[in-house]
Amino acid sequence: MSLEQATIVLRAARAVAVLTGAGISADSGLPTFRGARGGLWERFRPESLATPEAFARDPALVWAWYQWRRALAARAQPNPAHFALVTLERAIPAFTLVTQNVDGLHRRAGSERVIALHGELMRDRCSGCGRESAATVAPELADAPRERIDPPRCADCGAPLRPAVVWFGEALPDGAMERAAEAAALAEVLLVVGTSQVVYPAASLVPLARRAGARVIVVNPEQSPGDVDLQLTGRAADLLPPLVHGAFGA
Ligand code: BJW
Ligand code: ZN
Repeated sequence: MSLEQATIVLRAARAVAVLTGAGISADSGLPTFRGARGGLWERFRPESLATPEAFARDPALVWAWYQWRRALAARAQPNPAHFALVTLERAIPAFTLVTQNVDGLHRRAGSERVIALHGELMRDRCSGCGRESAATVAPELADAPRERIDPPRCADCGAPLRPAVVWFGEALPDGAMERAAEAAALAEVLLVVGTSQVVYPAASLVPLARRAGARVIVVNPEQSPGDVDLQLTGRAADLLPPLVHGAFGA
């Protein structure tokens, strides 16, 4: 499928939903979940750190991993793919951006209609009483990560703080999946950017949209797992700007 054909499909759409994953932030220098990461954290599988069981077993290990990722995310800047989705939001009457990413780069780029299915990296939540607060970032950890850092404790109840993200086996934020499913069902086009589509329930949005009649356009350097209408093979930062600007000018 050519970029030109995808541009024509997108230009005709009045309702668009977008599903993004870690690949869209790879072009901002953030490691993906299932790709190579390098350095200290190379030895750990993210799937085995992003669980309530891992935090219960070894809170200092899990906390140190998140403090490293917070430092990387704080230093990262939104890239042309994030900005192209801001342009798309402004051009489409019915638009919803559903992201699995916790890095906050969509909002920092200027996207407004964002559903963050897996929570927010830059917030803490008390593992005891649930109270939320802004996270503290230690920027030096981006260059000099540490393998263990004890999580701070809640001022109210004394339990350790955890990042306000969704780990395996945990429920998504209240109403988030329902709103995402509604947007996918109403969409004429679903744009799927930089996700391996292996994590549920987020991945179910793709067949859901397709069954409801949406055209599915995938942007990924790797071949997509399921049925798609249009696969654009390459990096999001290279492909999304020409796709969106080709469809809507500017
Ligand atoms: C580029 C690129 C470039 C690279 N440009 N692209 C049904 C079937 C089977 C299992 C389940 C099921 N339903 C539920 C489950 C269990 C589980 C699950 O899905 N397991 C599977 C792994 C088998 N799901 C859950 O547990 C979910 N919760 C749940 O179901 O709760 C039920 C419940 C209900 C009520 C009460 C209680 C419970 C929760 C899932 C939470 C996922 N959390 C994480 C961590 C978030 C915090 C953090 O960031 O640390 O979310 S895991 C991780 O995976 C993270 C990501 O958002 C998510 C998706 O990964 P993503 O974004 O796709 O990244 P990658 O690395 O996999 O892919 C990157 C892609 O980019 C690749 O394709 C590259 O090719 C591409 N790429 N460079 C464009 N430049
Ligand atoms: Zn507390």
